[in-house]
Amino acid sequence: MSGRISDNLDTLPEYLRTAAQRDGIGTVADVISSIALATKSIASKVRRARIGGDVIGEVGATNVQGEEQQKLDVISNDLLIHCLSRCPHVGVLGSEEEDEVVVVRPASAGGEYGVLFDPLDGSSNIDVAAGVGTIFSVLRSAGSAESGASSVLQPGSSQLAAGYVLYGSSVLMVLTLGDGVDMFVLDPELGEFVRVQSRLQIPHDNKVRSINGAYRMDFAEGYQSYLAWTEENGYGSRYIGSMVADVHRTLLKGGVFLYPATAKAPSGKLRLMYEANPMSMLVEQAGGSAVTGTGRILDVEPHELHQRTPVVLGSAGEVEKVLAHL
Ligand code: P6P
Repeated sequence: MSGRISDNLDTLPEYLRTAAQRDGIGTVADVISSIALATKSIASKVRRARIGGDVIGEVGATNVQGEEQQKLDVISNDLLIHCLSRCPHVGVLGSEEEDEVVVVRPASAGGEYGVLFDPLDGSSNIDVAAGVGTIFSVLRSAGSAESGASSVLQPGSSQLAAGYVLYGSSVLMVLTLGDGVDMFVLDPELGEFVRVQSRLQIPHDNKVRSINGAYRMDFAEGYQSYLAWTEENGYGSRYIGSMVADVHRTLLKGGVFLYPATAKAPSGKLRLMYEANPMSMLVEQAGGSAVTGTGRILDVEPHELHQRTPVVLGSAGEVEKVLAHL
């Protein structure tokens, strides 16, 4: 009978209840539950993006990044702030759509975690129904929440949990709590995320590179040399232009995703705290590598909430081949 919870079903709430009993996870599980609730609501709005017209298109404002805000960017951001603010363990929120951190409650009132997120990454793809996603990172808030951004400006290696929700042909969550990567699919009949894969491992090699070739002449010489080498060595090319979709494919199939520095983005385009760091934790937990081109992404000491970084991540064997040219 459809919608029946059969014996072997492993829903996200059950998974988190079990994880909460693990050392060091505890109430992090409640934070992930709040994120999951927000993303289920975002999924329903993304699914209906062209119906009613109230969620498609631009707001007519730009965010701190100077990017045109899509209506769904703002809606998604508001949903995440609403759900996370109701979680009694959240102290500070940092969002791509918020200039400054949002202080929810001080550590003295239980606000022990900081949550950083890109509410709807790749949102410019919504109009063409390409994959978009929510990326999230959970840290222990250092010091009082009143200290604002400094309470969450920690290297990615400090993350307690990280993940993304991809709103694609299906809605799925890929999550790490620091001990491997698990994948869940939102079952529309149940209205719940159901675990479909445990301890996901990224293939060590796969001849696929994922990069925006339009900037090729802008990349540093080493990247141009690498791209030429891939064309002489039978590599395929896949690029969606939505980090969550490109990283998800790379995680499952192997290959390497790159967004190097360009003239337009001299520090790279992707944001360290709520894009590169969570994705790097996932990739490393799945046995892959994630570097800036000169070092490990998770070792970068942040100085600003919205700072950017060059990104090379994916199969360990493929990242090595990129580095050999830099
Ligand atoms: P470009 C989407 O705007 C985004 O932030 C990431 O999701 C994506 O990887 C990147 O920008 C795409 O940038 O310059 O190739 O369009």
